[in-house]
Amino acid sequence: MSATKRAEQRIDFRKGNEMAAVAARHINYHLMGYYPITPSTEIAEELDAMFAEGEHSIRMVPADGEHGAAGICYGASVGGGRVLNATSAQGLLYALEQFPVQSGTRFPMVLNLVTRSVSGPLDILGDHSDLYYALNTGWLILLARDPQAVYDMNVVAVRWGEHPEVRLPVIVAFDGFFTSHQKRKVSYFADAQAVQNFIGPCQTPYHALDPEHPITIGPYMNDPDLINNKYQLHLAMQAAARVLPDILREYGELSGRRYPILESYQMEGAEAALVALNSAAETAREAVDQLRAAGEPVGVLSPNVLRPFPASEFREALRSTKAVLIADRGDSYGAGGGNLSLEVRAALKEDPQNRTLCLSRVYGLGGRDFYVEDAAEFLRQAVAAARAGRVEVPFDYFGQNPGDPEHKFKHYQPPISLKEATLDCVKVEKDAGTGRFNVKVGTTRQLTAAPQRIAPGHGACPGCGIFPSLDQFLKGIQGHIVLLFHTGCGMVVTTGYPYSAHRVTYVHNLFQNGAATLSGLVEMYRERRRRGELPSDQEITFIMVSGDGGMDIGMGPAIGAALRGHPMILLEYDNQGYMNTGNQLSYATPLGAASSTSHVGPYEVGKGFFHKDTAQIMAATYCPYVFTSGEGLGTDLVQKAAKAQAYAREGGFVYGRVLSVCPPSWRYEERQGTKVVKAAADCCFWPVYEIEQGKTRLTYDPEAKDKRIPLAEWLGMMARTRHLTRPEHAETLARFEAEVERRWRRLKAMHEHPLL
Ligand SMILES: Cc1ncc(C[n+]2csc(CCOP(=O)(O)OP(=O)(O)O)c2C)c(N)n1
Ligand code: SF4
Ligand SMILES: [Mg+2]
Repeated sequence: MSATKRAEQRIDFRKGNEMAAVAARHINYHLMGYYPITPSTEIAEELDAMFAEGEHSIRMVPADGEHGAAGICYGASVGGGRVLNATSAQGLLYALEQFPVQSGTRFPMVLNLVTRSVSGPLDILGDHSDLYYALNTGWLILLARDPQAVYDMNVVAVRWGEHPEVRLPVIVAFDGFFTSHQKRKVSYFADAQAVQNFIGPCQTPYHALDPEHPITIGPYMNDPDLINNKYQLHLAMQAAARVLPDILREYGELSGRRYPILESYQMEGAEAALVALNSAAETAREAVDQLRAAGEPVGVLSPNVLRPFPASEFREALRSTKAVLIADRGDSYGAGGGNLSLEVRAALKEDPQNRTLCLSRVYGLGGRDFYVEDAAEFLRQAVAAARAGRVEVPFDYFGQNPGDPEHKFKHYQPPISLKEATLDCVKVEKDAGTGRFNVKVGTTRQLTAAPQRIAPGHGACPGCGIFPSLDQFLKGIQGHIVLLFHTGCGMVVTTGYPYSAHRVTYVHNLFQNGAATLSGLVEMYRERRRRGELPSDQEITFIMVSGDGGMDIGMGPAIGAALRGHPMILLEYDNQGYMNTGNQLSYATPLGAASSTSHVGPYEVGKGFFHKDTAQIMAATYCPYVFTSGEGLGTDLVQKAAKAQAYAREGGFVYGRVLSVCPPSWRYEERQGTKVVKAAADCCFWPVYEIEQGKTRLTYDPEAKDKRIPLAEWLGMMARTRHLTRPEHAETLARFEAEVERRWRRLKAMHEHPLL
């Protein structure tokens, strides 16, 4: 085989996520389907920013959740082009069900897995608990220990996965924050053509976009065929192991950067060794140097490939090592070691001559740092076992704190009594004629008597609209409540363990499934009351709080809860973006608005599609009460809250949506918040109305009050949309105005019609 000529390199200083994006730009995938989740989000953000500047032509498709993203990617890959995705932690788990579909039908694509601890509890920092869930999906897995390897492995992944004997999707896994967010000196090809030449044209022996050659993708397949399908997948894994060394060698010649299947450091003559993945293995090298300087014969091993598992390489590398400590950044609970430990131990067992003693340790969970001293301690434990010829503690955790069993948790604030939580000034009565509710609430001053169910002192940004809105809403709710929060700013800033700003019972579930969770709790409440296990005279109102993002990814469960008619209130605070993760677009974000995944540049004008009308979607479930409102619109929100509770008490499902400002992402002066909400209502972007038992009623009509303003006036108040008022974006503005007008006229017609 002839040697490949070295291609010119450019030196830079970049983070892992940036390197994934640079590689994607050089590969120029046909499409990226994605959904934001820390710490992988920056990859899509970077690529979107590059797209806006015309640096690549990858079609960027924002999904409604990771399951959707995986589906978009699968659909795109059956279309025969190159496809990219990036995710972490819960995102991987939420998409997981799609992964065997992709590998089982043998459509290659690349997924960057920026590793992070799997929830719960929710932790955004890095470990390998997510990666370990991917081991049985039939995807190839490359590991990238530093930003340089992130770039290189992304390029190698395309060529490997598309190899005609392989045809499998590939995960490139690197450590969240440690690698994704740390800048390092890196090199990459100066000319993207070098990457194009290396990966070659996209190889698609069959695809769904060739009507002259129709194919059936994913037939219904039972015994006796399925085992054959899986056997072929197994053969593809074997082929992948066979072809990878050549691909890596060729890549090494082209780039000057060489990657063995199993990376070994100072393993010559090593009596004791440490096995670890990715960034921890880099840290361990320093510990090896220290111990070697002190005369200890130690070394470190770390694979660059996890699937197929390099078992023979481990057997070879550890043939004469007396003891090895295998460190796992994730546990396989109850198995006596994490997956890496189990697989290394199994690999050694296949060599009857092998006498290496194995120690398994779980370390670094939830982003816990792994220092050189920690690696040195692991190596010393392996040395001690090697010297003693036996292992005292085969499996243990490292770095945990057993806690103080005597510690008593206390309430920082007293619980709110029923009496305190019941205001005389809120009155709800059923209208005997219409069957609808009439509400009377007291003055703003009288309403201040309501206890604050969410205590001040949480960590929201100054001027954040979430808490004033929630506070106003909860003033209209009487008696005991249980709150369920979706993941989002409202949740993150109120519950940083071990503190909580919630004075009433609070439950969190991830934002794809809160409505179902609260449904379950509501049913349990009913059933336990029916069985006499809970007092029949004690009443609880169940309220779920979600951001607009939670109503993208969690839309299905929300509709499900509404269709089942569970007595609960779903309150959405719509701040028009995924703010907690850094202002990515949500489906509620206005057309043309700038966000970190909808940039404004010569090739992109912010978000490319219209804002979602979630209230109308929920109204189509025919639940008894739907409303919209906003903070600072008098007592509108308090009145609607009281009505919402009346319906929930009657056994109905309620959905409410409140416009909630976010100064840092909408980019206006904090103190202008109420004006911005008011302007959104006055320009009819945010119609304020209710749908009670199917009848729509505008509760604020800016036209009737002669307060209507042009849409551009509201858009001009915020830097995220101000560009739409410039002449070059007149066409986008005109489309936006027409859509707002259409929706407003339709609502007005419904308001005026006796039946609608
Ligand atoms: C399955 C899954 N995907 C993604 C995330 C990351 N994530 C957490 S909160 C959030 C955005 C929430 O947006 P929204 O509901 O609008 O609330 P906000 O942050 O704006 O308050 C995202 C993308 C996650 N935790 N789990
Ligand atoms: S980012 Fe926006 S929504 Fe989140 S706490 Fe700050 S102001 Fe509130
Ligand atoms: Mg939001």
